[in-house]
Amino acid sequence: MNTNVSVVVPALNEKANLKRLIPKLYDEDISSIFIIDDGSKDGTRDLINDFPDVHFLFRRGKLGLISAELDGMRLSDSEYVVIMDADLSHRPEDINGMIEQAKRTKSDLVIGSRYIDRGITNDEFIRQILSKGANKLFHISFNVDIKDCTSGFRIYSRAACEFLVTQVDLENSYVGQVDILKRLNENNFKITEYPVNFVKRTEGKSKLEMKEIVNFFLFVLYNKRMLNYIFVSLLTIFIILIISYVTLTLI
Ligand SMILES: Nc1nc2c(ncn2[C@@H]2O[C@H](COP(=O)(O)OP(=O)(O)OP(=O)(O)O)[C@@H](O)[C@H]2O)c(=O)[nH]1
Ligand SMILES: [Mg+2]
Repeated sequence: MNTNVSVVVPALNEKANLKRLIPKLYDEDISSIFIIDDGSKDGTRDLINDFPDVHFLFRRGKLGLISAELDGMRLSDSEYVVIMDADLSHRPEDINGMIEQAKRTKSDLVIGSRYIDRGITNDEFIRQILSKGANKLFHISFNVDIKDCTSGFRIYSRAACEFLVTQVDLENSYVGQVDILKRLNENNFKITEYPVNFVKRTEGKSKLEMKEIVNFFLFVLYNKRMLNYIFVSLLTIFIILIISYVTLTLI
């Protein structure tokens, strides 16, 4: 058993999925499993009887995705922390390869990526467009050469965890995934991507709401580099219009 790897799963009303996911995790080379539940109303709590060796943290309500991940990092003391969704979108059989890559490349963050060679997404067309558009904007705005910035399937080194738990003003919803990436990148932590196959959820409901998507675009747009980019683009269009106007009136 690999005593250096913990798995942290943030969960909100995911009882049916957790029931399927946890036995699959038992087949992987990991030492401990932490489920961080935010006051689910679907009886997730009953699972403590089915899986007595799993660590459950039941929080008082929806305290947010990123704060659940950070609580998991605080509770575990392993060298590597795997973060994955409860809904089986992230395949447990990819963990081993991601850990090997983290060790081989000395990465502080390995992102399970849909958008590099051999990565697969099963999202419907509109979600692919949104996701790829979000990634493009993130590249332009923060100059980070990562193809799948919004993926929640990640492996963090202990050093990255220690750093992140001190970041008190981290964005707490989905946009926190890119905030984390930006901060690790700015602080010279090594980030690599590993190709994974994202499976569409078949049980339970998505917690991704429209306001999360709006939040993402606001986060990116408020960045100074992005504002400069918009300013330069507008200025260029303005100059082209002036030149066209002057040329046309002179002819
Ligand atoms: N503890 C906790 N878990 C959350 C919260 N929001 C989402 N989650 C969990 O975080 C994971 C990711 O959420 P999903 O709803 O699967 O988001 P998604 O993968 O973008 O959406 P789908 O592709 O539709 O599944 C799931 O395991 C959720 O149960 C939260 O506020 N607190
Ligand atoms: Mg999901």
